[in-house]
Amino acid sequence: MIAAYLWGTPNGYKIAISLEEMGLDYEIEWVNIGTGEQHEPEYLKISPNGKIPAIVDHDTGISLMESGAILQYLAEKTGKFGGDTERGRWAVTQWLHWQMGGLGPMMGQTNHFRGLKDKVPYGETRYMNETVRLFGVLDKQLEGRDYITGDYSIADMAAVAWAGMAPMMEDERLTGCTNVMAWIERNVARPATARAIALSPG
Ligand SMILES: N[C@@H](CCC(=O)N[C@@H](CS)C(=O)NCC(=O)O)C(=O)O
Repeated sequence: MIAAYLWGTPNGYKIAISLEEMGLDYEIEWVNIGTGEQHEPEYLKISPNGKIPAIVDHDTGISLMESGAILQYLAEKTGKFGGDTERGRWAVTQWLHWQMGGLGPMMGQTNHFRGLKDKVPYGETRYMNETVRLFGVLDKQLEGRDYITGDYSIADMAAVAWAGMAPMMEDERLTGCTNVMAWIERNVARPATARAIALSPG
C-alpha cells in the first residue's frame, strides 16, 4: 500500500493521476498547505523540503518527495508508462524533466504574479511569456502525436496537471495551441485520470 501525501494542486494531481492510471493500492493523506501542515516536524521526516507531494511505499519502506522522482519510482515499480525501450525511456525522462524544470515552475510563477492584488507587470509578463513559449514547444511536439512521446506516459501525467489550467487562464496565446488543447481533452477523457481529477481535499 502506498500512502500519498497530497493537496489539490497540480503537483498533487500528478501523483493522484499516476496512482489511478497504474492501478495501485493507495491511500491519500491530505496535507493542508494553506494552514502550514507541510511544515509539521512529522511531515518533514517524509518530505524534507516541506512541500507536497510525497509518498511512503509501505511495500518497500521507501519514502520519496519530488513529483518527478515519485512518478519515475511508480513507473519502475509497475513497469508501466515509463517507456518500453531504451530510446522510449529517455524520451519520457527528457519530457518529464522539461515539465519539472520548465512548464511547472513557469506556470506556477505566472499564476502567482497574475493573482497579486498589487500588480508587478515585469514579473507577470516575464513568466507569462515563458509559459507561452513552452506551450509552443509542447504544441509542436504534439503535432501528429496523441501523447508527448507517442505512447501515453508519466510525462503526460506530469505536464497535463499543469497545462490543464490553461483554459482557466483565459489567454488566447495558450488556448490557441490546438494540439495542446486536444491533448488535454484526450487526457481528461481517460477514466483513471478523470477519477484522479475528481479527488479533492475535504
Ligand atoms: N518540485 C516540487 C514542487 C512541489 C511544490 O511546489 N508543491 C507546492 C504545491 S503545488 C507546495 O507544497 N507548496 C507549499 C509551500 O510552498 O509551502 C515537486 O514537483 O514535487
